[in-house]
This record gives sequence, structure tokens and C-alpha cells, in this order.
Amino acid sequence: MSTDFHLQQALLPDGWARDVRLNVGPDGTIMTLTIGEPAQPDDTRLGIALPGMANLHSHAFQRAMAGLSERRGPGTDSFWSWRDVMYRFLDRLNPDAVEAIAAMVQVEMLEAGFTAIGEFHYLHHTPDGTPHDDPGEMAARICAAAETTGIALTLLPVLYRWAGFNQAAATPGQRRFIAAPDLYATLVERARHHAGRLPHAVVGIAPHSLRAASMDDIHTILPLAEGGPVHIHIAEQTAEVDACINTTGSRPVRLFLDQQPVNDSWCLVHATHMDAGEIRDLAASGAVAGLCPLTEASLGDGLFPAMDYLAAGGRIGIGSDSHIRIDLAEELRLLEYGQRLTRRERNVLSAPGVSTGRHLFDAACQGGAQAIAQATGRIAVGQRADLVELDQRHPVLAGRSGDALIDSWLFAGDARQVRSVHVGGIARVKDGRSVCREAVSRRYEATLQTIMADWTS
Ligand code: NGQ
Ligand code: ZN
Repeated sequence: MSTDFHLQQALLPDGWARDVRLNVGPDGTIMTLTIGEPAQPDDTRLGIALPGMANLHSHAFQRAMAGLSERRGPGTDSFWSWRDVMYRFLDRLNPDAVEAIAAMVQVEMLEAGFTAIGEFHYLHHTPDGTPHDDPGEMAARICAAAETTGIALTLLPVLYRWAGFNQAAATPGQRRFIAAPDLYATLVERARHHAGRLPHAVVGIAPHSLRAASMDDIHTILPLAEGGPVHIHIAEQTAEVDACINTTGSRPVRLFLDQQPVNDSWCLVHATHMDAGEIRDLAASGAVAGLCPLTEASLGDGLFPAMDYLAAGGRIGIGSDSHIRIDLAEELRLLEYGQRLTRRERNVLSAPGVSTGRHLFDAACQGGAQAIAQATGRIAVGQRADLVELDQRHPVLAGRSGDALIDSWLFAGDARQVRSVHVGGIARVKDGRSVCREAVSRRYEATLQTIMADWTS
């Protein structure tokens, strides 16, 4: 069965249009798009319609520990002390918990205006580090969550092998992640099997970082991508930049670009610390820089050189990574505010002819879709009907039209202006709430009661 939509105002690839009608085919693809047409009686009517955005970087389980590491320890707190808390927390998670948390995360993402998720999935094994009977059990649970919530999933099973650049043995806290390339191939095969039952799933691969996977490991596993997306964490913390220079003589992004041809299949997550040459060459590669501004702030990573990178034509997308907050508007706002605070200017990440919010929104829609190989981020024929409707009656948007709608949403609003969300033409958020929020949040709460029972921060 096909469905017709009528969009009163819509952001199309060429700009804003009024009275847009879409015919959406049974697989959720936009078959026809006409501009300047009145609504027909059976049309699904949307007021202000934006394309859905991909959230390109998620470790879903970390949502459940948001707020549990905000207490200073005996020394200086850092990313690394946060990571110890994170390892202690994930020790408590079984497959049921992983599914419950992932579903909650996806519900919150949909309600914020994200229509697709890139799940960078490394919590593979049982607590003692033995693979599950089905080594892809945890991947199956991520897929089950996506089946419940309806978000489009790009599953990125992770290769995690070492504890540092010199290939130090993994630590006990890392035992649930560890795989050598043989087991990794099985994990990817099982991920493909489980994702196969979802309508909009993509599987890619992800060497965790230059710390956790060697260049040789990366070259060994690359064929498993089968042309799909490849993601890696890189240059997030200055300590890892220093360790990389000490062991290899190169900065991480430089080392990587020199040793591994990077193209538009790649997403380099964070890439926070780059010199001018790295910025120029990453921008020229066609890869996406996967930015996670709220997590990067929360973890004390540093500030991505957004102005120079965008000026060089670099591609970006947004992820919510540790999920300290899940809010599309807030991520883009912080990306711009980081620049304003350090440069003492306004409207830094902007471009001629469009507003700052519009410029950032467009860039993150395009880069996000590219990075996780999902047909989202554009309202156009041949794309999936992933539609985010803003609430015309919300005070934050009062009297606005065109780019001012996006600016007001991103700079003055949050998820509360998102009224409805369709993924592949199916309504997943109505009146601001995921249609499965109640069941998902009930299960989440019960799960957290158990996990938190004897937790001490
Ligand atoms: C992760 N998160 O894989 O969850 C990492 C922490 C690590 C971020 N890098 C673990 N933000 O990098 O070793
Ligand atoms: Zn990450």
C-alpha cells in the first residue's frame, strides 16, 4: 500500500517549498514529489517538514550511566577516570538490559528528530569475556530494539583487540569487547544475519580506535565491510595524540591518512585534535568527521576545529556517543557555541545565503546520511520518507517561517518542538512522543532498578 503526504512547508534539497505532496511506496521510499499542490482528503498532513537526521555515533548502553560519573575522585578527573566508571557499569549488563536501554535511547533519538542511528557496538561478550552461544547475541538485541522503535539502524560491530598503541594486552575491564580478526568475522556475519530481518538496516564495520586496533588489524578486516561504512574513533584525547606520537612518530590523523586511503565510506569519530595539514587532508578525503559535541564537552576532550574544517570543505555529522544528553538541537547549538566562546564572534559556522542553523542542519543531514549509508537526510524522490515535523504552535516557533524556523528550533528550543516523526513513511512519533514510549520506558525503568540496586558512585 502506498501513502500520500501533504507538507505545508518543507525543506527540500534546493530550499524551502510550500504545498509539497509526496507519494510514498510500500517500502517507505518517496516515489513522487510535487510542489504547489493542494492536499487531498486522504493525505497525511504535516505543517513544517524537515528531513530526518542520522545520529551517526552511539554506544547505547552508556545512556544508562548518564549522570553517574559527576563526582570528583581523589586525583584529577578525566576521560580515563570516566572510562573506569563506564567499564564498571557495563559489567552489570546482560542481553535483556542492553535491549531495554537501546530501545530507550532510540525512543529519545526519534523524539529529538533523529531518524537513523549508527550503533558503534562493542559490548559483545558475557561478563567473563566468553562469547555468547550466538556470538551475535548482543547485536541481535540492538536489532530487536530497532524493530520495536522503528528507527533505521546502521549496525557497526567493533573490533577491539589491544589496550594501547604498542599493542599492550587488553585489560580485564575490556574483556567483554575483545576479538581477534577470526572471531570478529563471525561477529560481523552474525550482525548481518540479525540485521537482515529489519527493513532499513545497514551493516558496516568499526575498528574501535588506533589504540584498540593496529593498522594491520584494520587492513585485515576491511574486506568485511563489503563496501559499507567504516567507522573509527580518532584523536579524541590529547593523551592519545601524545601516545601515538611517542610510538609511531606521527599524529593519529596524519598516521591514518598516510597509511590507509580514506574515502567517503569512512567516518572518523571525534578527530578533535588536528593540525592545519590534517584538517586540510581530512576535509579533502570525502570522509565524514563524526562530531559528538555534548559528549566531547562532558568528557573534556577538547574543541573540534570546526571553522577551519568546514571552510576547507570538510563533511560533518552528529552523534550522541555517550548520550549524556540526547538532543539534536543542543548538539548543533554547542558546536556553534564552542566557536563563539573561543573566537568571541557570532555566527561562525555559517555560509552566505543561508542562516547558521540552516547551514549546520544541512551539513549534518548530508554528512550523517553518508556516514551511516542510510537514505535519510533529504526529502527527495528515491530517498526514504524520513520526515520530522516541527510544532507550528510551539511558542519558540511563533511567527517564524523558512530558515528562521530552524534557527529558532536549534538556538532557542530543544526536542519539545518536534511534533511528529516518520521513518519510511511510518509514524514513529506522534504529538511529540514515540508511539512505543510507554512500553519502552516501563521496561527501561525496571531494568535500571535491577542494575542500580547496589551501585556506588
Ligand atoms: C567508547 N568512548 O568506546 O565508548 C569510548 C570510550 C575508549 C569515547 N571515546 C572507550 N567517547 O575510547 O577507550
Ligand atoms: Zn564513541
